[in-house]
Amino acid sequence: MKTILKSETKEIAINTEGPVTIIGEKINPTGRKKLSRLLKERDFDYVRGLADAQVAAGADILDVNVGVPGEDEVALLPEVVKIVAAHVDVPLCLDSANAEALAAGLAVAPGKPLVNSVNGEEASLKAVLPIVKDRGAAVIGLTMDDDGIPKDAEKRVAIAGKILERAAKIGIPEEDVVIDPLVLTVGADNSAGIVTLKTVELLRSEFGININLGASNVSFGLPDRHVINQAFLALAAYAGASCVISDPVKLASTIRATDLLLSRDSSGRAYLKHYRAMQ
Ligand code: THG
Repeated sequence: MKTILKSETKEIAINTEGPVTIIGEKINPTGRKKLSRLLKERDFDYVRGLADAQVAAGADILDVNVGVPGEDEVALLPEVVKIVAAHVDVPLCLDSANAEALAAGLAVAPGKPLVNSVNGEEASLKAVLPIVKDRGAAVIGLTMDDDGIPKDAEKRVAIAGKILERAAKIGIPEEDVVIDPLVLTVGADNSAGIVTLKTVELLRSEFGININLGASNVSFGLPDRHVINQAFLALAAYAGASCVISDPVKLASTIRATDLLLSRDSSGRAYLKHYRAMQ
């Protein structure tokens, strides 16, 4: 199954049968003092640099999150979307829990963007799905609802089913819904990784849809995070994830190596191309 996204001039497909698609995560001020300060000052050169570095490292899509406490996301998200879209020609993933900010960002984003995200909460389904439909965008659906993130895989799959059903009801096709079974840190609960991997397998066999993971979440609070993220990415791809939100500067080569090992990269072309680009 293919989820087609577009920038101004380019089209990319998140593909259940293809190589893993990389959404660059670094335009996100959560826990990043410098980016928070510069966003507050409306100084966007640093954002342009983060966009360049991630695309050069192999990002297929860029996540844009401007959630700085105290700042007006409804004004700031479209402003940063315009800056990034004018600077790099890749599809954008608009990352906010605020439906009004998402709508404002969608109004200025080129092509066909990805909305990050809707979840199984009634308020989220009602607020986010109509704006996705109106814009003809695609959307990431998180497997959580009014009761939080379920501890077991079957309940997460049930929430995914509900999101797919509600999207279909208002005319969003299933290929435009990418389900994210949510990664929590193994630093807090050592079963967090395996529950997510099990959910990926079940989602893949029940729905055959594209699956995204915010892979770096798995290592929050632990030392040498990079090593944990690399190992998790390989396991997630094997379980059936077709898209990851991660840091391409640190993780793109692991992703290309994993595709090669899983026969998702015929004759190793993408692996070699990435290797040469990094020299
Ligand atoms: N699913 C979806 N969207 C998401 C997430 C998800 N968006 C946000 C998040 N999770 C994915 N993005 C990040 C961004 C940064 C980090 C982790 C996940 C991160 N940052 C370092 C820190 O906070 O310590 C700083 C990194 C740096 O300085 O380079 O770890 O799961 N749909």
